[in-house]
Amino acid sequence: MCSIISVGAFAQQIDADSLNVHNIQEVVVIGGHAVSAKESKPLSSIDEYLQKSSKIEMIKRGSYAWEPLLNNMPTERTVVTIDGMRIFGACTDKMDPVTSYVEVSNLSEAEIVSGAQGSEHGNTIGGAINLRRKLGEFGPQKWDFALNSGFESVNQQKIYGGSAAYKSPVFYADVSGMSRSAENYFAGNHTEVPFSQYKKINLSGNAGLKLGSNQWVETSLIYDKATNVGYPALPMDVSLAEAFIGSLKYRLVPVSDYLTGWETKIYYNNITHRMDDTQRPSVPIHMDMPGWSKTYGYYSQLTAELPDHHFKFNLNGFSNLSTAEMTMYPANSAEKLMFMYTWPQVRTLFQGVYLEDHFLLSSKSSLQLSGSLGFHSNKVESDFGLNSLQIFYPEMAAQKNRLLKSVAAKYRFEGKQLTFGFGGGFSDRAPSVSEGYGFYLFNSFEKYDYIGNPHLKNESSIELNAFAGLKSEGFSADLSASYFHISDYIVGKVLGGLVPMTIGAHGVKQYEALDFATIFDASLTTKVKLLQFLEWTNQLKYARGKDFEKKNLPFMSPFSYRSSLLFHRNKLSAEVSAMGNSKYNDFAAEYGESETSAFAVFNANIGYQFGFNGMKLLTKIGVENIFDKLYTTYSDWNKIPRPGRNFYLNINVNF
Ligand SMILES: [Cu+2]
Repeated sequence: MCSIISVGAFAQQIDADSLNVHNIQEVVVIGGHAVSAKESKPLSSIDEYLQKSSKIEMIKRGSYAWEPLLNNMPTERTVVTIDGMRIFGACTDKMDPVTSYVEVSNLSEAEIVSGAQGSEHGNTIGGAINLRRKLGEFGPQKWDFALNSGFESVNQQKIYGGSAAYKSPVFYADVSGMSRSAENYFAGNHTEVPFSQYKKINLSGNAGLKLGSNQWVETSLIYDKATNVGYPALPMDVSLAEAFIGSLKYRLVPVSDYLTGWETKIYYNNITHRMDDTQRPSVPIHMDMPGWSKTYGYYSQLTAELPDHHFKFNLNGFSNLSTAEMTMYPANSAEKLMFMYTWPQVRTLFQGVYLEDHFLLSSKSSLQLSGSLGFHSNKVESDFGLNSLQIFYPEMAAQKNRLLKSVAAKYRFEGKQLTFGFGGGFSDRAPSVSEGYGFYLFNSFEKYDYIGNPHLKNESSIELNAFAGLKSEGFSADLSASYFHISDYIVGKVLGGLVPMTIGAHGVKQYEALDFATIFDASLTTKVKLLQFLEWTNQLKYARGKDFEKKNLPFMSPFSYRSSLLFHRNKLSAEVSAMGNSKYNDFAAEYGESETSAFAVFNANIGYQFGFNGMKLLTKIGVENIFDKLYTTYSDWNKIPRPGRNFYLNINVNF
């Protein structure tokens, strides 16, 4: 299947008529059924794949379920979907981003769209990540099987997986499963990081049935369950994070001469999240904090083609119910339990429409215009929760409606060697459930309890972006930059005179809006073919964020780099790589940040693909952080150290 490079340097599509991908800035190939021989660690987590993208950084609270930052913006400012489906985590502490509910065994790639252009599946400021499952296909009758296994020494991680796929001219089906279990990991200098263990299983199935020569239906299920997940950077762990994700899709192609495709999907997902502090040694007061998130939704997408015009029309909507509770058990069992809603059964309804036209100005240049309009409503369904929030906002109503808008334009020139383009956009977003309705949510990084603010205005962004690419025999370079001016930028501000609920917290913060903030980021990726079988890839990134008083914003990447030398000849591949950051000087003290030292780590791997009797066996052996460096980065929550030296072995068999 996909034996392509892992991160196609921003795929600023060279061929203008690859219609469905023209606004995608970057594609991270994950592999799906078969894995690529060039991949340095084929059985990496999805998070490890994503962090190689030039647009994505990861906030780490442990070794599991990292939070993706797109253009250095957290998940409130971005949209992450699985095959176009909206899914919302059920944790008030962001322990379960959408990306934590999928596995390498069922994904084929992640499509990354930067900025306002990413508003197809919902309004976004930073952009969108759509995780695409591997596509089933009809064809001559055939079975395919794969088995995967891996081991990592740094945390005794054991990985087992398998998949089976069947296709025929009128029917296809595939099932896959994967399990991972890991003990605590060791940072550099044999420093054990307690509470960093985890266990996870992921099962998925997919089946398609042809209804006619040009139409079919597909149903898809994912079940993911993580247990005993430690979060060393947080005061609590997770005893259960469970997701059920199901969908039914109908596709008709082509509809007529002009209408090239029509796809409609209905979906449902149910997330359960249970936080656990019973394993921690000294808990001043024991707490139970479960959360639930249920989403029903649909989308219907139509594509049309006229001479020089490619249209896309997408109607989509969802209904989400987010609930989170906290029960405190006082040490003296004669005292009463304390119960509250940290998310007071918040119902979010969204109905949106998205339109896009990509039209060719000449054989080499094109313009893409897109826009969306959405109706967004939040309603607090728990009276008890509403009464609690009304302590802070006496005049607050249960329901609040908003209108969300976005427009974007991008010009692109595609020559034989030179590609360049520039664009701009406007988009806004509604506050997240935590930002609008959270009740005493403890932020362990800043050490403040947070109160949501239902009166927040929409946060809105004006964005400018540009890119340039150069390509010739054996050499390519891609430069890309974005600038965001974000008005009514939502942050936490100290609310004086209030006693925090969490023991040890410094105080209470309330979500408020800054006048504005600006975020600039840039990346450069180069590839040089030194010899026919030797490729040198470099990636540089930088981001800078400031508020309206020129004070720093948190989680902005300092100068960071990755460099790798890949040897690939016939069935043998070998790679040495380095990655590092400069010193994090422009930290945001107001949000709990401090300086972080520069670091560099080195990795190496070697792989060989055996083939016999129609069977393919890929083995990969590697070592990460060769010199066992003890280090932490600007995006490690509470400065937990990263893993030290790690030997790994990955084995994949396809037959
Ligand atoms: Cu949690």
